[in-house]
Amino acid sequence: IPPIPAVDFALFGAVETKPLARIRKLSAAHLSRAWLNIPHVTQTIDADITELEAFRKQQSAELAASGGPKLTLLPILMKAVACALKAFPEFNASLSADGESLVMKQYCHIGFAADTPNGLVVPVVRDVWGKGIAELSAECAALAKKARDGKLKPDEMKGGCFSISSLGGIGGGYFTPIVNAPEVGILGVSKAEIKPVWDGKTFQPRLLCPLSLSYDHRVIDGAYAARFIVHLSRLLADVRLLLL
Ligand code: CAO
Repeated sequence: IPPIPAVDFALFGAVETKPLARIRKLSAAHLSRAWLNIPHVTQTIDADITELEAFRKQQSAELAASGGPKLTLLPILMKAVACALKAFPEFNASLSADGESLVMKQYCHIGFAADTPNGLVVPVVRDVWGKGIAELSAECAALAKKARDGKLKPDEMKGGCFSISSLGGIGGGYFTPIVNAPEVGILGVSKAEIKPVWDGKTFQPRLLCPLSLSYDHRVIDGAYAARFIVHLSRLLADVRLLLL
């Protein structure tokens, strides 16, 4: 790859040079490797989370009334993603190092991107299939705090099968997350907003959450990815389906 030529920026005005934090240097190398090795495609959808958000707020208020922690969207998304990974196991797989076979994982560990003062880290929640929302919520909160405090252990960032990158608390629309190799898929979550949705007779105000699914096109076909994101969107629209 032709390198970007060095530029003496001081020729054009005053500059200050700040050394990069260690985490930023590590993630820069990792992201470049993933970006250069994986043919990425990003598929988007608007998930209707109107009922889910009403349920989350009600549960969160009940938890708060009994002195518990607040229930955020992330653990619910994680549970729905785990359920979709079970139905679409090629998203819960990795290419073997020689590129000759697909390693299908019989476990489901899901990472989530956490923004920290020193850069991006991806703590991994283990065995999401076997955990309920309350347990996932407590683990996500504990791992996010450890990430912010710079106390994550290397083992807590390993072994992920799939990642979630949520920018929903910040804002902005769809984006194109970079697949966290050797995983083959990553879900970007953006800020949900109320929008008019035609129900066949009239427009209804619905809370729509933009989702962006990037995948490794060497492993995942476009039709499979579209089915995965439609399935995930249905799970989020009616979380009772998670029970099936
Ligand atoms: N739509 C609308 N609002 C949302 C939302 C969504 N999809 N997701 C979260 N929110 C709201 C929450 O309701 C909450 O609002 P209140 O404070 O009024 O309750 C607020 O945003 C904060 O959300 P949260 O506490 O639930 O945090 P989170 O679960 O969204 O995020 C974490 C946790 C660790 C993912 C986040 O702190 C973070 O680091 N995000 C950045 C990740 C990132 O950098 N990704 C890019 C990686 S590629 O460079």
